[in-house]
Amino acid sequence: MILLGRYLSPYTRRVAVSLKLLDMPFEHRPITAWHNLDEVRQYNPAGRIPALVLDDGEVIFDSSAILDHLDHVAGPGRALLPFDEPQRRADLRVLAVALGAMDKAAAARYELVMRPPETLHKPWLDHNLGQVRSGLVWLDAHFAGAPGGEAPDQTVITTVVLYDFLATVMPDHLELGAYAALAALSRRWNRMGAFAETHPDTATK
Ligand SMILES: N[C@@H](CCC(=O)N[C@@H](CS)C(=O)NCC(=O)O)C(=O)O
Repeated sequence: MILLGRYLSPYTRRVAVSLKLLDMPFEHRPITAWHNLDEVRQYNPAGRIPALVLDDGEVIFDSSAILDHLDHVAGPGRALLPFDEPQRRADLRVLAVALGAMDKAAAARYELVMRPPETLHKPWLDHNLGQVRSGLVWLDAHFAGAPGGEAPDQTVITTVVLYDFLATVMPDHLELGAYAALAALSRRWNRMGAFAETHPDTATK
């Protein structure tokens, strides 16, 4: 399998961490929509990463669709998102908050890095950062009450990846130290190879 996308992308990193935790070998190609748009479009018509090329050449894109496939290959005993209710919908709720915050963080970052500084629209930036913050407050309370077991599941993977992304690309715009449970979650799991090897700070790509 080939995973397309840089680990600086939290969507790509959640797939990379999941592949490693599931012991599924893959080749990593750190291409981006900014530098390699024509190539990215050959895999995903929406021109976005991540995309995963399966061994038979089929391409899956959008991180959640990729992870759904990996869980089905892994089977109910090893899947990172439970197959059964009510745990599945409880975990999907956590993922909705984490991915919502991720989407809003990406929107805020684009506002900061894509525009000439004099055209930055502060109300829109603040709107997005406000939604990231309310997501972080909810996630922090969730993980303070449920710090997790011996192995990370998809709620932990995606939340750690979100937190690390924010700490890497916009530490000055968010008060990340205020989220003690999330900081502890990130510290705890970044000691594990799957997270450490893909960390956006230390990963070369
Ligand atoms: N919902 C998608 C989001 C993917 C996404 O936003 N990828 C970004 C990189 S972090 C991208 O390729 N952006 C390029 C663009 O939108 O032009 C997923 O979960 O995979």
